[in-house]
Amino acid sequence: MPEPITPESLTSASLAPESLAPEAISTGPLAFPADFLWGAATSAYQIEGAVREDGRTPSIWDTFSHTPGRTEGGDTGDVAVEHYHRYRDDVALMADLGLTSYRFSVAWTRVQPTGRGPAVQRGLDFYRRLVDELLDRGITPSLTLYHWDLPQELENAGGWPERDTAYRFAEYAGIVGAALGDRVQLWTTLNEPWCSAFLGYGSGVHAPGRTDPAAALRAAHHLNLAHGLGASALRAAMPKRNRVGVSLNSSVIRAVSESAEDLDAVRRIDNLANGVFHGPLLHGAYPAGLFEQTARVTDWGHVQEGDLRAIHQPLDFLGLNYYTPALVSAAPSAPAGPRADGHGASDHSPWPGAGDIAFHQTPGERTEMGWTIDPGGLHELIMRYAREVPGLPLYVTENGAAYDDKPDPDGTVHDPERIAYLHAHLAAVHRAVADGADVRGYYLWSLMDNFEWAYGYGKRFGAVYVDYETQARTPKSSARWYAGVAATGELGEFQG
Ligand code: IFM
Repeated sequence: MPEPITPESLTSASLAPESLAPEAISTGPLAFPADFLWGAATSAYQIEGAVREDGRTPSIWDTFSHTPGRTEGGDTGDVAVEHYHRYRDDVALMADLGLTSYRFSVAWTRVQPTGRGPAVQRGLDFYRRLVDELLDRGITPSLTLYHWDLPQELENAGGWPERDTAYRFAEYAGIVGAALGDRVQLWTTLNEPWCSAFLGYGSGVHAPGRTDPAAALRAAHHLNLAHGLGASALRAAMPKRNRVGVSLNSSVIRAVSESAEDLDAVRRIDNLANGVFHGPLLHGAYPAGLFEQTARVTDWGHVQEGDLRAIHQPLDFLGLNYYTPALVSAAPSAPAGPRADGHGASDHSPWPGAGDIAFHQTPGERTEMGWTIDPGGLHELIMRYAREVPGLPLYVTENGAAYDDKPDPDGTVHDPERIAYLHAHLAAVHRAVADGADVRGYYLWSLMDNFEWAYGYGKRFGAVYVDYETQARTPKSSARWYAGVAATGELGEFQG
């Protein structure tokens, strides 16, 4: 039986000294398990471009990015980094860097332009060609079915707040599973459903840009249902050896003080950030207190008999995406308006029913996103799940940093800050493995610079620099450094 989530387990984790002292992480030559996957991750809308080719139709992100004022500079994914046409060269680059796995997502509207009905063969063929190219080069494909690009037609029909969207997702999952299950073994249903639900329907900083807290909570439940139904559809369509999981952007939530009010704020935000997904997915139940704390927003009447059973499918692995922790306190008279929660500027909160909780900037150095660098949080997160679901293999499916990278006059791109970031976070992963966590791989976000959603092309997360004028790819010094780690399976002393 997994350990239940209790307020005590939460608060002791949130206040663990390790989380406050990232510098305590050791930096010797650290050997990772022999079969550890060294990967990089991307997603379809962020890199593919070719948005009108081979039968693809608009997703919510096409509509959103083309709506004035929604993205920095009006940037869109129309061209992105042309991966749809350059995928062979991109895979060659991955091979050159010695990556042993590549995590990518499928664009739903390339496969089902209206989000329902028969598949478009040309769309599936693109992913088959990509996967074959990876396999030819000995790179393990890790496929994500949904990384935020809902078919616009399904949004027109109500989107994730509508139950039918979960059934549509299951149909799509079955189609892709049947088409690629013979060659892809690692399958992820959803990427960061928190962002889809709470940034998409709560604060509105992500597509489809709605600002309705009740819709956000309905969306969260239907995303959970989509995961469960999708996992079942995948398993019915694919060989048994394949492994099915989900990637959550589970958050490390800390309190500014140990007062009962601040610890209660941690508990409530933890329910909304983590428990609303991992409760049903990992334990078959919503966490204690969630319904009460959101009672003014919804009566949860959209949760139907049998849903939790359908959602609670066996998982073969859990993907953890980690960037930075959150710091909260009780604030009975918190002013309305943008919060320091790192999720973009909006007057609407992505945290339903939590208007009396304040978010604070966590202390320490930050990346270009304004996100505090805290590798101790990654260790903390991994250990939380290692304890909560013992025996469940874990992958770090995203971790990385944006910096204002610029080529030197000779064309090389040096990004020592990213090397330091990756080094510290890989050391944290190693420490978790040494502490008994079953971490099977690490995916750097991102393989190459790309469309960073509402921030457009202004934020560069890539290990590979992309010149957006010419589409030339140049591995940054961090890419070469990461290649060295992947080649040896060892993390050396940090050479700052
Ligand atoms: O670029 C995103 C990605 O699509 C999902 N996880 C966080 C990344 C950085 O913001």
